[in-house]
Amino acid sequence: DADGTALLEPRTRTRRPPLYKVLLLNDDFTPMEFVVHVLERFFGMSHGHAFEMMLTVHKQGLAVVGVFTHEIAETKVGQVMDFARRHQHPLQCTMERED
Ligand code: NFA
Repeated sequence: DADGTALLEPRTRTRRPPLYKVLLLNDDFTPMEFVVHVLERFFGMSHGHAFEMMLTVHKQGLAVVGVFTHEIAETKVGQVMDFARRHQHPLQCTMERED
């Protein structure tokens, strides 16, 4: 096993976990700056990318702001919903399984 082959056989298939899109929804009341802050804080976006993404949600009605495994997506949705509720903004964040 000098070349390591015994450790690699028999070949097993690498399976990727299902992925979930995290969606941010537009509303008429949440301040634009608050949405930008949410995207920076919970999705690690630069100010420029966050501002662009906020405008996409504002104009299109919703946008995918990230794609994650189920547990990470649930955590992001919970963090955003919690943060919005604590600031009394109606911002909605949901998740949807990718095909
Ligand atoms: N539409 C909101 C406004 O005009 C801004 C907003 C953008 C809200 C993206 C929610 C999501 N204040």
